[in-house]
Amino acid sequence: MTKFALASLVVTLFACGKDHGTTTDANNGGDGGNGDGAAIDDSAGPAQDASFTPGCTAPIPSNPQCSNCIDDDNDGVMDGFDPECTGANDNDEGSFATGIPGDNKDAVNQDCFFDGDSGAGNDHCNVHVCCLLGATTVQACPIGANQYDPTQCPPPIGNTPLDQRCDAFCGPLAPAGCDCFGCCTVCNATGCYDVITNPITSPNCDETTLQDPTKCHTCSKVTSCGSDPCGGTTCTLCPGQDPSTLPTSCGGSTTCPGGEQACVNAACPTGTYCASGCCIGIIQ
Ligand SMILES: [Ca+2]
Ligand SMILES: [Ca+2]
Ligand SMILES: [Ca+2]
Ligand SMILES: [Ca+2]
Repeated sequence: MTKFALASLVVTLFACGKDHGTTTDANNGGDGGNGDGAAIDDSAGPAQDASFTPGCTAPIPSNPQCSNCIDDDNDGVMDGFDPECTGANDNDEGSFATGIPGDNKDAVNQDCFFDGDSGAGNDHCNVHVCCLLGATTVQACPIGANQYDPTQCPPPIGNTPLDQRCDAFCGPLAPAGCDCFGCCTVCNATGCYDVITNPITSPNCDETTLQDPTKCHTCSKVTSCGSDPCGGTTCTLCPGQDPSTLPTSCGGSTTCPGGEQACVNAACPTGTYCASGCCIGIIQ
């Protein structure tokens, strides 16, 4: 049912794109998208519909894994539609690690998860990991408790506002469903979960273990940075969410929070990246 639904959605979306004069023919991997539904190759599975990575017409092996138009880990979803891709420069499609040397190395002080480096110097994002873990007391903090003061967390855990420069810099880089620190609503076939995707905190978390809180630590989003809602009754795809599970009221279309351009049926503008159907910023 899902493959059929997905194929139908693709057709619907392409039809919609054409209504708006969007050039999508180059993006569908040559597998159809012409509205008749007959050319979609169901046997290849959803991922092989390259239309789900708009802009891809052929593999680009020299690019990072998350922007090479290849389903590198063979899990059925490619590049920005793979929940384990956090951005265009993520070079590890098979895990929540980015494969970028020096990225996200601090287990206690968390900075912008999506900017490809470690440290708050450039992004002004800095929270204790226990703010994300939802620890309301020092005793409840399993990592770096001697540095932890819950009142210093941004809401909802504490009452210290996040530096506004953090949201200005990192908010546009965060995919829908994620806060700036990599606490994301991520979905797999069993459901959708708020989990810390940062591999230094959840080293055994991958797209198959989201439902296991011993592997993917449950988190509390910092609502003042990123964390646009997704899934549920919204028409915004969460990372990993099957488009066929969007509410029927969405009419087969995705919407993007914060005015981002949708990219289920059209490539993103230069300087942005298609993540789960919405164009997010790329760190230059
Ligand atoms: Ca890829
Ligand atoms: Ca993949
Ligand atoms: Ca993957
Ligand atoms: Ca990754």
